[in-house]
Amino acid sequence: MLDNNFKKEEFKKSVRENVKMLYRKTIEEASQEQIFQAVSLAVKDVIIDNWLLTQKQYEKDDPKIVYYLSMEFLMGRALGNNLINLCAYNEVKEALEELGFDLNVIEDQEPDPALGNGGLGRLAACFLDSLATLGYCAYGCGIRYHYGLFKQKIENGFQVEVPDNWLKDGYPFELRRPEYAKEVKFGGYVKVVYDPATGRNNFVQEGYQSVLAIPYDMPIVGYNNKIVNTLRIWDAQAISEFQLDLFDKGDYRKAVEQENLAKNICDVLYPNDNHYAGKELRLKQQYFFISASIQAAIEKFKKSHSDLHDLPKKVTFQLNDTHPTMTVAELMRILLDEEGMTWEEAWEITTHTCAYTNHTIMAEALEKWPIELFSKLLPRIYQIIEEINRRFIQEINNKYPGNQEKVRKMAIIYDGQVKMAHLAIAGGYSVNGVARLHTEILKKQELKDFYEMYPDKFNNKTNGITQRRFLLHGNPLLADWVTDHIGDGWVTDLSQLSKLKVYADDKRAQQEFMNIKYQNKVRLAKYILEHNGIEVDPRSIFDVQVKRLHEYKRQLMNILHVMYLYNQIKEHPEMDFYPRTFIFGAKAAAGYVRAKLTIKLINAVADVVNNDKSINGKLKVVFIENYRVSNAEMIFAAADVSEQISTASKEASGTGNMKFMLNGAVTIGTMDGANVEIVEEVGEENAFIFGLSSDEVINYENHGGYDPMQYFNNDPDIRNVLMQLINGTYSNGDFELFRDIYDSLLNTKSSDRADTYFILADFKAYAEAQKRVEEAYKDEAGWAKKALLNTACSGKFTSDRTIQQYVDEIWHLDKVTIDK
Ligand code: H2P
Repeated sequence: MLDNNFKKEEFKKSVRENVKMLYRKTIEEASQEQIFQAVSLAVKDVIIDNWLLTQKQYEKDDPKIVYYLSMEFLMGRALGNNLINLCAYNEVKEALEELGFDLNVIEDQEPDPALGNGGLGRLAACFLDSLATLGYCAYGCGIRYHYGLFKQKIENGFQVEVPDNWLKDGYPFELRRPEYAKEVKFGGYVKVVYDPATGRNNFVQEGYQSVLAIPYDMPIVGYNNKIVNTLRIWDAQAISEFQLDLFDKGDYRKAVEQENLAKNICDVLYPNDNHYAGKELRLKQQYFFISASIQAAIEKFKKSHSDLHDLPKKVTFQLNDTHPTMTVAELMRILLDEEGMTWEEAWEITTHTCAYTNHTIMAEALEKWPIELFSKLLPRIYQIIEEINRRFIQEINNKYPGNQEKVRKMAIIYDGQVKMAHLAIAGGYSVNGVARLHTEILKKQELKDFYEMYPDKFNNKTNGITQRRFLLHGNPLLADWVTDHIGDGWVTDLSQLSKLKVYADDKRAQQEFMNIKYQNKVRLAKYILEHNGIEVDPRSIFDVQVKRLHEYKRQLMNILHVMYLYNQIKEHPEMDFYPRTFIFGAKAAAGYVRAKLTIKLINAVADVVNNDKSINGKLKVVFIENYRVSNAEMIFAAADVSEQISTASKEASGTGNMKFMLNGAVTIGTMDGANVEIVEEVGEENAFIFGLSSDEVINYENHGGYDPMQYFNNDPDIRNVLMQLINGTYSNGDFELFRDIYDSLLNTKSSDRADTYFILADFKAYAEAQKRVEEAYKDEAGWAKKALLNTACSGKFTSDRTIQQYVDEIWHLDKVTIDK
């Protein structure tokens, strides 16, 4: 086994001690949850030693730091992952067995910290793993939401949201650090005070309310390198708890107000994915964690450096989408108001320290804040943005004299709104998209004017995922098989997977590979039986779509196709049909009515299809409740077919597509996001590509959409399926239940464009591609080869590669190793 700090006997002793100290119990008396806490503390003990070592090394080497600022970190459970990265998983498993416990069961006791919605937050988590593993000094900065993304229950086929109180029993992997608390100010007004000594105006915020931001640090363990980085999430606390003298002075009202402000800020993660809701509390959350993070970063910098002009050499603030864009203004505020710099100096530093990642072109995701709300809540920050805007417009005018159209399209403040993406682009030195196609669309369409003005700022960083969690931990059978064939170098260098290509035609390798897939399907089937009460056949094709529920991701097209297949089987019972299990998992934003109705539709179809004895179990539909990081690992491992069927141009990258590929699932998908690059790596013959291209979709959109009615009128299969939405087939005779979905496709009522996501336009091509999937699956050797090649060609999609590109082209960090 690899070098690590675990001595089995010592570890067992420490678990016993912890149970005693924490619960005054012997391990025989303790519950599984208590054992989880005790084991986690024992693991944390080892981590903390490395954490200290890392800190010392960073102090010594003084490397450049990236602060990855993100409203979301979808970390998933830490225990298993930490053990994997400490190379102690097997030892601890054995130690626990000797104590009479099963590590898997202990891992299951951990709440799944869901401080994120979907791909964006999970990407941030993968990035932290890669940064630590590659030996780069990085801090994740975010919010310690008391309630993460809701837990999903399915009741009568409908999604019900249940609060996720993940901190209820205490979270063993966090460390509260009140000594680094920061004050964050809201509201009030700005007073201008002339200082005769410097001849400058000073801007002083007065009459404000403030809260205290308290950091909680979580260790981010690098793989087998002793490096432990930090995810710092901020919680809010009333300042008055610290300043009881406010009460003495009789300012009771202010104290109570501050108390309330603090109470709400970190309560809950906004459950919207790719959608912006302009809520004041959200704006507060943004400024709260940004102000605290930037203050802390500057304070840290000043401890070991004398000249703030060197900040860009030592620090990058990476803005994960527009949510942390306040960074630009907050940094300006500190440099101007607290450090006394001139505007030009401060701007020079800021625009060489901030960098922005765009994750979506969905219009409804664009953050724009009404200036009234903004200026009232953050008066000084607003003032600074006004000045940034004034100068920016001047720059536009200089470059394009008299072109008011440019100003209208590019201004940061326009039409009563503050446009966060524009601020992020103007205030930073880099703008990147998350897959090649996405970056091209940004340059040619969405951000065309900005690209023309600053071509050098734009670059692409195709997303990636960490193989440590999504293969080594999630799919131990396949991980071992890979290691047996090519050694374990892939764990930190995924490009080595290409060495598996030589086994693509090897009968024995194919069999072993598919046998592992089968065992993983058995594991998932067991989970489905336990959690859904549905029996599925692991010999059927496992066809899986798991991701957030959103119209552009087109879960609807998938279930309409299932309805179509069901009709086919019913009409032609003699038809040759390879049994198929369609598996869905998805949370819908609580207020997203149509998405929630789609969940109901999936469950309604499942009810009818799964209970129809006449089809002999040829078709099964499963909706896995509460899809999240922990069950995702098991789902990816068990998939034969990976559904990546978004409307071309809409999915910026996707990362689930990469997790499936790594685990040997074959993609059925559109030429969208990173699918394009997946197909490039694995070859078109090892994927099933269909549908409109992004150019075609964009072209339709620029010319007023298309007419889905022609498909409805001319294609009886499509018409049949759509009519079943309103004739009660899946709703016990209720004609109205699914009418909104029907209307959305044909626009019989609403004023919106019909079928905005081109489902009917792509439907037949999708059905035809699915037919090809079935044919291909029947050819056992052919399929095994495809599956194996998907794993073998997935090397590019590691977040280690993505991070190295960020380092080489944007961050320019120094590599650190721990002195032995
Ligand atoms: C988003 C995009 C994905 C992308 C991910 C990470 C916002 O994720 O839509 O295409 O892969 O960011 O860059 P999601 O929809 O899953 O929340």
